[in-house]
Amino acid sequence: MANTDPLIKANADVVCQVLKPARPVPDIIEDARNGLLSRPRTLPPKYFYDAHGSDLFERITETREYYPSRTENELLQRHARDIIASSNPDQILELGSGSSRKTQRLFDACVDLGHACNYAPMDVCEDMLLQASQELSGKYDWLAINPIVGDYHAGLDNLPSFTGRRLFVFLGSTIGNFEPAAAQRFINEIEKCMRAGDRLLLGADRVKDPAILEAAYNDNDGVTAAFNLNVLRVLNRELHANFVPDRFRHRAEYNPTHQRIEMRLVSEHEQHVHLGRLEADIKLQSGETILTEVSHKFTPESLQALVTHSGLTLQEHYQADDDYFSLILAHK
Ligand code: AVJ
Repeated sequence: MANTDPLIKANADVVCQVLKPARPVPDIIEDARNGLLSRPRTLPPKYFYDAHGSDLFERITETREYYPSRTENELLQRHARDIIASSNPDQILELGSGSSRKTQRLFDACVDLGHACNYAPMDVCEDMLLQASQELSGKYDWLAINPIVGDYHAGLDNLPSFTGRRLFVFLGSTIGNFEPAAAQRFINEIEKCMRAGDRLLLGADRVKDPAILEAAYNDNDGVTAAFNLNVLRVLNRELHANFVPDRFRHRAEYNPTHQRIEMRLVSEHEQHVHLGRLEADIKLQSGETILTEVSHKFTPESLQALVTHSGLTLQEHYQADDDYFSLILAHK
């Protein structure tokens, strides 16, 4: 978890800032108390992303079945110059930046257009931020990088102020992890941080054949299963718990009513788990589940509504040829 030192001099040229929460967010103890001690058992997906989990997610994006990342990357490849030319940003501020691999398409377009800007990647995983910043500063020596460690669930009010034009970037369809009402509140919150001339670039996975969706979350190599099970190791470490990952199996299925993928851990046996830091024990029945992630999928209509209800104007809707993924560019 991010340490408390405000300015972490990682190395000579990358300094991370810690974003002060604008509102209290439950920590892992509170989330576990609220989500694991009662049924149905749930856990927020942010706990997937310790260093190992972040690496596993990068591997998911390389699996044959998980099309969202490469489809979004192709869309960025195709439209990055238009996006940079029309938004003309002085800063690209990315929420949940992870490896920043796809964002490089925007920096490549900046090079093509001779457009300089700076980059503020924001992520909960400090290791990933530092690693990505190293990689970027090696590749784009003109790019000033100001990494921000923080959890956007804690609000964006304390984002460092910036006088120039900003392009807010939220990729990967991570917007799908929010319940619809929370997704709307989050876009509204970004809109509140935007000033006239600022833009928002939003990546969103589309509703499609459930077989294709389910395959993307049940890859044959079992990387998604490992990613899902890894959260039990995070709980063991952070909660002094004694989950045995081998006693659980991964399950991801599409819920057509909610147009979302639901990922769960299924208890293979009746078992007891001790949660040391909660001074509590839970008894799981055989077949009982823990919901670890929802990943909502969107339609052109639901994306239009998300943008319009936030007060933003949809400027461009870039769609993949197979309508598998959408990139939305919106302005204030
Ligand atoms: C990073 C949240 C966009 O929901 O598709 C990938 C995470 N979970 N495989 C998604 C994820 C399982 C991913 N997001």
